[in-house]
Amino acid sequence: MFKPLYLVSLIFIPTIATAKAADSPDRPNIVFLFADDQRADTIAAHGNPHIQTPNLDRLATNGFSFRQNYCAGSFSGAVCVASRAMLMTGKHWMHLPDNKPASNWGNSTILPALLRDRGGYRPFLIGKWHNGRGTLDKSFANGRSIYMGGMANHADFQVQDLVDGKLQSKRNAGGFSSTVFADEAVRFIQRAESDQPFFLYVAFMAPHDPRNPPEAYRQRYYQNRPPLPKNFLAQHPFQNAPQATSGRDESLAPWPRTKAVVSDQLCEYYGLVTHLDEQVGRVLKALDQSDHADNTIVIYTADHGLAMGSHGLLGKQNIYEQSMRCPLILSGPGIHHGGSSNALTYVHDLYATICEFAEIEAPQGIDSRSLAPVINGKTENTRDSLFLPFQDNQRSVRNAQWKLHIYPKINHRLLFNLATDPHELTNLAEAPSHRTHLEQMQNLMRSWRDRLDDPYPLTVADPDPKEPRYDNEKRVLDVWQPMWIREKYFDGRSNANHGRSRVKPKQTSPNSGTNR
Ligand SMILES: [Ca+2]
Repeated sequence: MFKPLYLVSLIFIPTIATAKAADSPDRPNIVFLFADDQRADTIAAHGNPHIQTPNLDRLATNGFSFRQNYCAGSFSGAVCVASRAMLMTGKHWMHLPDNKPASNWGNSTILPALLRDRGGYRPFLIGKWHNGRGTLDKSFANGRSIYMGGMANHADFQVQDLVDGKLQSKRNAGGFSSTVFADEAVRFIQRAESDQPFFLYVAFMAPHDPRNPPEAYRQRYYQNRPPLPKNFLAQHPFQNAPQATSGRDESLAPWPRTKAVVSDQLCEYYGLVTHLDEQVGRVLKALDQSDHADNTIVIYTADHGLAMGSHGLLGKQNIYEQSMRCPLILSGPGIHHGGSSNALTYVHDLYATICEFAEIEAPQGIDSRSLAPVINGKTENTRDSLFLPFQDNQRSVRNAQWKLHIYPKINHRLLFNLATDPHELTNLAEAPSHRTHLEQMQNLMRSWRDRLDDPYPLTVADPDPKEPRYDNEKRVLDVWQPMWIREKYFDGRSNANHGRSRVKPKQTSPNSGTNR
């Protein structure tokens, strides 16, 4: 399926990789800057006047932005894990092994190893690795300040270094996560030799919760508040996924969500983004001042988005735009400044894109499509549609205008006209005047399901209750939330118990267990 595209793309490699011969050892360096849980609408240059991201704005001005970029759903509530597995293998999660796809990637060719073995690259890992030790061993031999988990208190956590394949003992990170990782990236860039191309993978942990940016960064937004999302709701109107009423992400604020609480959490989230932006700026400055400036491609993206009050949700365990869409900007030699595209893309398309930058043939059988032809203006789209499946309980398909949601466990469906309703507010699925659109999108979903061998049904004979049951007593408090967040959003609870809900109401809290 992808071979014709690859053959075509070979023709214009020279414009993207500064006209090097195919066997040239002088391949471009790649700096991959990976945000965690960043919504697509949190970059000022992409149309949000309420957030401060001057460094990402500059990257967008000097680079090429993909404005319709998505995570392809998830096999797990830990969407971070699925997204990273897809990026590293170039495969849709439905094409990864059934048995523990989080950390078992079968015989997949893993991107850093491919760059090393076929391109002579030096892969180097900094930051979050959320896919287990086995995949790490197959991906990187060296790295610094690696976090072998999904999340942590940004201001108090431990990291490990990776030296010639050996993971060293844990040590205190010694600073705020984004700063620590940027420090390492700056150090790597300053010390990197020019005789070997590098693949520097920097996986930040912001703006994933805990939403505890350094104090000044949240104060900045408390004092100048961004508006709530246009699709803010106090509660999601139906049980879209098990995690909607019992998951860790959704437990970060009581039900129903008040405008005041969502506004505060949005300020804290924006603070994390702005702080991350400054750290990204430090990395880009170090690159500009290095010998590598003219031969390095910078990629900035995130693993997926986050609800942050949209549709009554806070997390990423849903298939709405805010949770599956995320930013994507590329910059470097041959990438024209200020370019922008509405092509439908996946995060895992970066696998094939990086292969093309590195002049390495991508493996057969992957689900990743190079974005270089779009960047080069050779085509407007590499895909006509996207499929966003989440576990066995949510399915979505979108094309340029329409988006269909199916909720198999409750036999429910939504149809949105994204051209006029980008915030997914008006369900047209039951409108007779849109029956043709509904059928077209159902056919499109069917073709995607066939292509990916989707094993799960779209309807069930005995559906679960559609009505969600919100119970504030069952909110999950994880061990990483700092005390001020526990006091502010968890009634001061200190019995952190990652993965389990509170057993007993706190006596001193008159509001606990009630809707407020
Ligand atoms: Ca994430």
